[in-house]
Amino acid sequence: MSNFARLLKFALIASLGVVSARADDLTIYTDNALDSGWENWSWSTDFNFAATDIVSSGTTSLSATSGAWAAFSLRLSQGTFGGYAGLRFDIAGAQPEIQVYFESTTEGVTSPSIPLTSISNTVTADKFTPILIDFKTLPGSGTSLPSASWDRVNIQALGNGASYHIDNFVFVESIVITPEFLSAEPIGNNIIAVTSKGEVDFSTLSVTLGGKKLQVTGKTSYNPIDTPAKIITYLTLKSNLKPGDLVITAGETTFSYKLPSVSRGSVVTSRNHPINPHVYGINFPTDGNYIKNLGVTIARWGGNAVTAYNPFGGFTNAGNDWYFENRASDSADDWVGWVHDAGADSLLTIPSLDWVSKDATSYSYPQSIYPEQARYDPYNADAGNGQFANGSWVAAPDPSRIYTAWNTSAAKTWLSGLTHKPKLVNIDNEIEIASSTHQDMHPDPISYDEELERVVNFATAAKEALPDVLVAAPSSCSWWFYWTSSIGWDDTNAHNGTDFLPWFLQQMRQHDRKSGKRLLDYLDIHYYFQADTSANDDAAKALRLRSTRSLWDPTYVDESWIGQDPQNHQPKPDTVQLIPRIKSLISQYYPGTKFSIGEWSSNAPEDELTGGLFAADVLGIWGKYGVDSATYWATPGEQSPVGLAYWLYRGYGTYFGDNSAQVTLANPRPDVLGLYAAVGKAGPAFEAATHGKQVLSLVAINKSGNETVAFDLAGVPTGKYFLRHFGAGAGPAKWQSNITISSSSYIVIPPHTAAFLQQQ
Ligand SMILES: *[C@@H]1O[C@H](CO)[C@@H](O)[C@H](O)[C@H]1NC(C)=O
Ligand SMILES: *[C@@H]1O[C@H](CO)[C@@H](O)[C@H](O)[C@H]1NC(C)=O
Ligand SMILES: *[C@@H]1O[C@H](CO)[C@@H](O)[C@H](O)[C@H]1NC(C)=O
Ligand SMILES: *[C@@H]1O[C@H](CO)[C@@H](O)[C@H](O)[C@H]1NC(C)=O
Ligand SMILES: *[C@@H]1O[C@H](CO)[C@@H](O)[C@H](O)[C@H]1NC(C)=O
Ligand SMILES: *[C@@H]1O[C@H](CO)[C@@H](O)[C@H](O)[C@H]1NC(C)=O
Ligand SMILES: CC(=O)N[C@H]1CO[C@H](CO)[C@@H](O)[C@@H]1O
Repeated sequence: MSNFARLLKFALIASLGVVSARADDLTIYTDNALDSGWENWSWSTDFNFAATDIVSSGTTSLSATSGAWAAFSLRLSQGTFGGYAGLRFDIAGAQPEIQVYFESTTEGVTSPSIPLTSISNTVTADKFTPILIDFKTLPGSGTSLPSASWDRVNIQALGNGASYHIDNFVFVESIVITPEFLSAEPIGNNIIAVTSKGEVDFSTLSVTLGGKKLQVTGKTSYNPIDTPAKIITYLTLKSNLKPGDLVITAGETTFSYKLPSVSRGSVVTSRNHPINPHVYGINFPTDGNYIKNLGVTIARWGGNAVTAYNPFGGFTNAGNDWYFENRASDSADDWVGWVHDAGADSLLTIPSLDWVSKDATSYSYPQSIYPEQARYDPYNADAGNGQFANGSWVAAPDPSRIYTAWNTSAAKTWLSGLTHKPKLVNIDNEIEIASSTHQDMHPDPISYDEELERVVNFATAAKEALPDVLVAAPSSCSWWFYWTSSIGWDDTNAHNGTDFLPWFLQQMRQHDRKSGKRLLDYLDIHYYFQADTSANDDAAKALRLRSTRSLWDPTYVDESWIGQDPQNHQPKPDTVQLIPRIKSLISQYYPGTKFSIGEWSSNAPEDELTGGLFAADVLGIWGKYGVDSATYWATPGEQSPVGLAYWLYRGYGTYFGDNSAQVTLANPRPDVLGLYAAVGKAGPAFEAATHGKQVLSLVAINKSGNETVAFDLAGVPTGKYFLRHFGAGAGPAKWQSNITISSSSYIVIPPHTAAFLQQQ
């Protein structure tokens, strides 16, 4: 909305013809050539700097045609542009598939990529569309450009290449913010949360409920650090909210809500069970501050590339994710060290195939050896994807050209020599699909027997080297491979028709009984829900939010191929009911084994709000249904909606309680409301304020995009609460305040919002 308003403003200026740069602006291109001070660092891009077929102002525009992932790239020869207010340009083209990002060539830092689609979806070839990137509110995330010595700007084509014209390319010295009320939402008993930008006039704001004006008795404002272009103001109403039509008029804008009749329920804090702290995990947190800010409890070193991690040289191989290229890797030992220093536990993956990367530069399928491949790395034209145009694999390479041998003694040498010892280890990552992800070194499909043998051998080596370490395996990638192998159902049939996970549990139990020592501590799997939400329209968003039911609900028939053709030998195979199902397999086949989910994801675009609401729901579900460890794949941006879900439960030392408490609703509607309660200490941030007492925390997620929720929860004490929320009108940012709940009988959560309430 804010960008739209600004674009409107620029469109207006453009139509008046007032487009010349101000004296304090830093121009990049006006006519015929780059302005002085700019170096051309482009790649695979054809230019005309004096195009006259379409011009926004002056006599020429610039036209550019980039190949796949190629970029129009410019570097400032002296100085930086981070001190400017933003980047502005006019663009013409048939909605070119491009993204803009900034770099500091001196610090080696890159900004988040800003796809054109996050600014405009209506760019056309017949006229120029003005684009503004405000460094205080980057399009998409709404966050500010981090500070760095930015000196390079890139307009990069996506995979299909791009053609466009640009004119009036300028870093602007200031951006005048038009005052605007962005949102006003009811929350809690008696709060209206208002977001605004610019110097808005609150005397124009009034609130009515059922036609009657409500008096505002308190007002606190603050400017969240991550989204400085927005201001949030909490207005306290004299009387409590209740069912009826709520209308908030602010300036020219009206915000309306239908406050519903109440949903009744209760919280019984005495009925509770511990939440394993390891459910708030993340794969590859960026650094120690990230761990502390989001309250991350366990960090996983995982993914396809670590299968080829060579700890002795510090190399890895990207496998099928990126042209089977070797590259340099951080040291796992150092990584465990800083993860522990930041206060999180670690889950380290141990390679368990026969090879690891031998250097930082080799790759498996050079064009010089395999001339007929379907695709080559756009950044390295010699590195191919290993496949013919028809999708068949070329002959597998001699692994010793790219890799060096790996075995359990190498693993033992590595693990015994670690300075920083991991708390948990994974025995490799999704190796049941190695014949695809690591086709170059393991072209044959991995069978039940081979997978078991590798887990047993490398887990044994791990426990010999690190006697206290806990083993999590087999890290199967998805639902399909919980039940069979890459060989397929013939392999299942050859194993008494037993689906893979139950067979694996039985075999591990047998093995451990014989040896008298537990090798398998956690059954570890990855879970990516299978419903297709890629359209990301309203229907897909609602489906994404419903799909969390696949984690627990025995009545939820999966809305994907699983619901139609589940292909396994398990009871009720069309319902995933992941947690109860896996826990029941564990209790049947290897009791005492813990349950870990090494990878899970919202499958949503990084900036998508419903991805964060999904994650908030899932974090509640892990605690409520008793998962032992879970690590999100991959690293959510700290300010992204998924990052905010972690912040909601754990941010900045305020922790959701460590015991899940019973919540009952008279009429539960899991498609529209996720509700989680916990009791425990408040976490270090409020430990003193709450005198170390056991307090109640609630998380409520209203999954509806257009209806407000109100609940009446018996058992919720009245008094002071700390409130945190993200979503809907307020958008993905860190909003928080102290409020008073004077009655538990009508607590409101606005649409598409996740809210955290903690008793003070
Ligand atoms: C900028 O660099 C690209 C890539 O090297 C090249 O194709 C292009 O001609 C250069 N443009 C100018 C104006 O020098
Ligand atoms: C795919 O193409 C390659 C090279 O042209 C050929 O050798 C191979 O037989 C083809 N595979 C199939 C399944 O058609
Ligand atoms: C294990 O690999 C190392 C090289 O990393 C090799 O020296 C050693 O002989 C191998 N051991 C076995 C038992 O194959
Ligand atoms: C084979 O499976 C059946 C049930 O499907 C089970 O009763 C039997 O014990 C299994 N046999 C072995 C050797 O695991
Ligand atoms: C609310 O959104 C849902 C899902 O998009 C839609 O089916 C419903 O019609 C909407 N209701 C209203 C009142 O707009
Ligand atoms: C809420 O109250 C606590 C003390 O209980 C205080 O430290 C904190 O700054 C307050 N937060 C806000 C957003 O007002
Ligand atoms: C508990 C509750 O009231 N939840 C609400 C969340 O939003 C939906 C919108 O569909 C309401 O219908 C629910 O009542």
